[in-house]
Order: sequence, then C-alpha cells, then structure tokens
Amino acid sequence: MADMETQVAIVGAGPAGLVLSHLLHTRGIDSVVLEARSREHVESRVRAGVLEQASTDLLVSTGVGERLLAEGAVHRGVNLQFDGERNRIDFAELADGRTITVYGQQEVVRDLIAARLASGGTVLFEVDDALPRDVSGPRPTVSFRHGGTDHELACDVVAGCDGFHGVCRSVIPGHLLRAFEREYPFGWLGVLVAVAPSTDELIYAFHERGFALHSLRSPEISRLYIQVDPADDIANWPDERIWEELQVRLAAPGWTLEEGPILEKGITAMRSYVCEPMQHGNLFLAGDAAHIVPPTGAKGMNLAIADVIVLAGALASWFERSEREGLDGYSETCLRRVWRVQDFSNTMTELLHVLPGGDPFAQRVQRARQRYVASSVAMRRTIAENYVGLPIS
Ligand code: RFL
Ligand code: PHB
Repeated sequence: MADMETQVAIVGAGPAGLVLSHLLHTRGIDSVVLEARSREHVESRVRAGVLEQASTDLLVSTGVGERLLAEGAVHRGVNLQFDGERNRIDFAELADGRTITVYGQQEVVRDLIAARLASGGTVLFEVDDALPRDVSGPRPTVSFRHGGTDHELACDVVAGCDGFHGVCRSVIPGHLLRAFEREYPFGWLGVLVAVAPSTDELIYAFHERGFALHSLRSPEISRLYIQVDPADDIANWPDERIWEELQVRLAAPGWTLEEGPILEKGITAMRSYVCEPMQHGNLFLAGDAAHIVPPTGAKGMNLAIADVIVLAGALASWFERSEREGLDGYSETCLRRVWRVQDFSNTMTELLHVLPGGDPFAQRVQRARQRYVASSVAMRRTIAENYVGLPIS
C-alpha cells in the first residue's frame, strides 16, 4: 500500500530532476524528488560548467538565477586552437550577441535544492532501491527505502531523471526500446586547480599529443582537461605529468599557462548514447537517463534542461486541461534537439581530438576541417550558433 502520494514522482536530483521539480512548482504541480546520494555529494560533484543562453534565461526568469547572475561569468566567445594558433569564435558577430555563462553544475544544483526546500518541496536524499512500477497504467508507484523504512510513492507520472546509470530506463521493456551508441577511443582527465584562470575565455586546443581544454570556474579556480586513454588509471598521472601535458598542448606564442595546486582529478570515458523512445506509458526519461553526449560541445547539462522544459510544459497541459498531445509527443519533440546536439558534439569531438590508429585519410580530413574553421566565417557561425544553443521549441 502506498504511504505517500504526489502528482509527479521524480527519480534523481541532478539538473534534470531538480529543474523539472522547480518548473512544476511554478505551475502549481506537486512533485517528490528521490535521490540516491547525499545532499553533500550532489552539491559538490564537479561536472559541467557551461550554460547556454536559454538555460540561463530559464533559471533567471523562474527565480533561481540570483547567485548565477552575481557569480556566473558571461562569455562572449570561445577559442579553438590548432597547433598553437588561436581562432576566436565571436558570439557578438556570429550568434546575434547571444552568450554563454560559466557557472558550475554543482552550483546550479545547490541553488535549485535550496529553492525547492525553501518553498516546501520534498527532496529525499540517500534513498535506496528506487523502482518505478506499473508505469504502463494510470496509477504508477515508485517503491524505495529511506531511513531504514520501505515506502511506496503513488503518482500520476514518473520522471526518470536518474542519469545514465539509473534504474528508470531499464523499466521500459527491452523490445520497445532502440539504443544508439558510440564509444570513443579516448577519455578526458579533468583537474580542478586553485589558480586564477590564464584566460578570459575557454580554449579548446588540438595538439598532436592530444586535445586539451582550459575552462574556468571563478576568478580563483581553473578547470582544465586533457585527452587520455579511457582505460588509463589516474594513478599514472602525478600532478607534474598533467602540467607537462597541459603546458605542451595549450602553448601559444606570447601566452603563459599559470600552474597551481590541483584540488581534484579524475578520468571520464566519452560516449554518445540515445535511447528511443524516451517514454513508455506514464514514465518519461529526461537528461542523461535518455542520452549522453561527449563533453566537447558543453551540451549535456543544457540538453537535460531542454528536455524538462518540454516535459514541464506537457505535464502542465495534462494536469490543467487534460490535454495529452504534449505528453504523447514528448519523445519526438526532444529527440529532434537530441540528435542536433549529438551531431554538434560529435563534430566538435572529431575536430579536436587526436584520432588513435592514425588513419592518414581521416587525419587529412581533420586538418582540412581545422583550416576551414580558421578561414571560413560560415563554419565559425555554424559552431557559434550551436555552441550558444539553438532556441528551445
Ligand atoms: P545527473 O546529473 O547524472 O543526475 C542524475 C541523478 O540521479 C541520481 N540517481 C538515482 N537516484 C535515485 N535512485 C537511483 N536508482 C538513481 N540512480 C542515479 C544520481 O545520483 C544523480 O544525482 O543527470 P542529469 O540530471 O540528466 O544531468 C546531466 C548532466 O549531469 C550531464 O549531462 C553533464 O554533467 C554533462 N557534462 C557537461 N554538460 C554541459 O552541459 N556542459 C558542460 O560543460 C559539461 N561538461 C559534463 C561535462 C560531464 C562530465 N562528466 C564528468 C561526465 C564535463 C564532464 C567531465
Ligand atoms: C567545464 O568547464 O567543465 C567544461 C567546459 C566546456 C566543455 C566541457 C566542460 O566543453
């Protein structure tokens, strides 16, 4: 027997689940968020850092953008560097003045948790064994354990926002799902460094030793990445070795990369993944639970937010007017953007990483693309409009 009840049961308190819960609240729709990890864990997990214009606009216009506006850094361009030569992608010139905002994902998560709790929302942390049930019928439930007790949450709709390794996707019968996947033969070693960034704008660098990225978090904290073998062990990467690679790969004439204490480091494999459809009965998947992109386009968090904007609108039509079209078309609407973003993330990845195996044909095509970025306004405009983000339908 269910001992709890809500309109929308949300599994996962990442950007997808929390933005959804917040948007539903602004429309008077009740939700409960169930999160496996502790509040401290999700608020300190270092991940994405770039918000598209539309993501920033949404957070600001719905009242959770105060700290984002105060502490986030608005960027009007990014740099793509090929063998020491920097090419600036100027958003004012190429993307109608739209911008990106650099603000850590964990800060977005922290702001949203605070807002949900301040307005009386329910976010349960350290929940075990969450499992959606009866999602093909009109009255699904989610069973889970919390604080040593078994619970059952009755609801109208389950939102699976539990990330790539979550449980919700597996509830959809296998024969109804089609998965599209590509694994890349490289990963990113990311470091968080206590040093002022050596650049005002992000630098994506291609070098024959591999890709490198200089990103930022704040005036005192830098975020940097290098391409490594995805199976490599972080133990093989003492700080000196990381700095050596960063210095070589990011080097540009007349520019110095400042070093500082490394606060945190880790290796992440890269993959592309899409599951179709993103829904089954009254279960709707959003964010990484439904799709993964390689991080080179800075899109994962933004795509998660775009999904739940669509889902919140569709749920509002359903709860307010019993109109089901939006919900029925949820997956189709989202997948159009998902595949656009897959294309962009894949293009950026293949433009900027050293392709192992050294296929000489592929290498020459890659070089030709890099020269085209440097020489063509049309190519830079294409990158700019995708990077700041296309409008949300
Ligand atoms: P999340 O953030 O993974 O949140 C899912 C939440 O669900 C919880 N969970 C469960 N809860 C209850 N029961 C279960 N059975 C559960 N299983 C899981 C998890 O604990 C977690 O709290 O997914 P969401 O919300 O879809 O958000 C997606 C983003 O996190 C992700 O796409 C981005 O971080 C990707 N990404 C980037 N995205 C950008 O937009 N811009 C970037 O610059 C960017 N850089 C990055 C990135 C991801 C990276 N890594 C580490 C994968 C850089 C890196 C290095
Ligand atoms: C980051 O700041 O963590 C970041 C920035 C741009 C990317 C990926 C990650 O493409």
